[in-house]
Amino acid sequence: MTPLQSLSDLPTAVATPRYDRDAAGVGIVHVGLGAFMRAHLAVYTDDALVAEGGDWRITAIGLRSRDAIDVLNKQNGLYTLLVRDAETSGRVIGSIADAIHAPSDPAAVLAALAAPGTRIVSITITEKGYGIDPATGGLDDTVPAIAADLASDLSAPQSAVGLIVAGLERRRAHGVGPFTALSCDNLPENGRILKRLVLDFARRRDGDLADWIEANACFPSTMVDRITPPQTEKTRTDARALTGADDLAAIETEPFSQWVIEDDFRAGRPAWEKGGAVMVKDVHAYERMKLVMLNGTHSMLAYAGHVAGHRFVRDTMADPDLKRLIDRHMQTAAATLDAVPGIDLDQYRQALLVRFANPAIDHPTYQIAMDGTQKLPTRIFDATLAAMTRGADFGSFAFATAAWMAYVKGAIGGAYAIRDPREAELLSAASSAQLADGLLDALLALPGLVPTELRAHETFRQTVLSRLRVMLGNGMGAAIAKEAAA
Ligand code: CS2
Repeated sequence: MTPLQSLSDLPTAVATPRYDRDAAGVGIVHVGLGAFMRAHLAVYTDDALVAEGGDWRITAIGLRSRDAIDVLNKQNGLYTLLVRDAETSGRVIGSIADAIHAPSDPAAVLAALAAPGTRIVSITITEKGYGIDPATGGLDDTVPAIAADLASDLSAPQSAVGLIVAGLERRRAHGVGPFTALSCDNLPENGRILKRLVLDFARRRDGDLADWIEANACFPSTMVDRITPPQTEKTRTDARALTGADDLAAIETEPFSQWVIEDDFRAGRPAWEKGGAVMVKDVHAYERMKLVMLNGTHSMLAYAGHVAGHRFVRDTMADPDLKRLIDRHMQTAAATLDAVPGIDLDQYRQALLVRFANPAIDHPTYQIAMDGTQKLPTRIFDATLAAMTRGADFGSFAFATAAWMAYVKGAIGGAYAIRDPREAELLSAASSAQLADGLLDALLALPGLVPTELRAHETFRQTVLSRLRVMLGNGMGAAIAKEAAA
């Protein structure tokens, strides 16, 4: 079998990028070459290139593993995107020009960031990749990659924030204008967060640089959405059946895709709206909606589902009791939101339920369960405080919090890894607690995790505790059934 390397080898029935790939220069440097970026930003960019052309191809940067980098370079940046529903369809995406492994070739990364043609630096690095100090919202200089970058001359940045500052510093020195830095992660006001971290970092190096960035660079916020499970053997087999070529970079995703972008790009941007992106003035309402209704519900079902033995999201939707809780969680979350322009929250919820139940998507609950300490504050705790302010119900958020605690407890003894940057702290807190109230207090006491106001809220504590007691005493299945009957 031949590897996927060139478009001319593909059967004519396969949808391929209909533009002259070699003629389109690079305009975007993207940090974080995961499956999500390949199912989302690279696809919108492919559509924009088809519609309007332009020098907007992507140089992708990997900060850690080099596997995906080597594979994509061997394939000339080409890969297959499978869209799974009742039937699977597919297309080959051509918007990635090349990929660089930052630890192996930092000079090439800096050159790409400093190149005048680079007008956007986009990032998908997940919540933990930012280095946010949970206590202040500013830069956490104890995160190893951030600490290393702050102490270095930035000739080989390890963190995304360090890399952005290094790129901007070089551009300023060369008299080249700044690029737009575009966060595509699940954080509320992700652009504002990124700006704050970049300025914090820059200010510690050079006050003039920080002033220049503040005055000239832009950091639009975006809401990104597409459920993208990890690649499996079946992804590669189905991609091979479609294209007749071996594709080690193939990925699969759902039909739904959404991108709401704050239209603030001083150095230009691709015609992403041609791929369906929605350009708005203020993205915050969309971000909150997605975070609390989609991601928050995901986290709840991931902890409850994983502990109850449900492997995939669709399995949690096939459990009538859990499905009820999933629907209820979305309704509870919707009640914490202000109106979202152009969106009917009830229809949004119905559509989410259909997406979660998609029988063709193998989205592991254990994947979503990862990094709880990074995800719960924005998905669950903020929503709980918002519900309290409105005098609305927060039972489902308390259940989600308890389910996360039961997940942490369940990992003791090595049944599974928690997979969280604070895993060691979580395990040591949970190991010393025998009973539900000890576990609850130990986890609530972790610094910078649960907001002080929530920790001190006796009704919240009792509501979580009553759920946690059932989870630990009678099992997650019984807790789900009890909650559904309430
Ligand atoms: C999920 C998200 O893993 C998770 O935490 O909630 O990756 C989710 O699938 C995406 O945000 C969907 O757009």
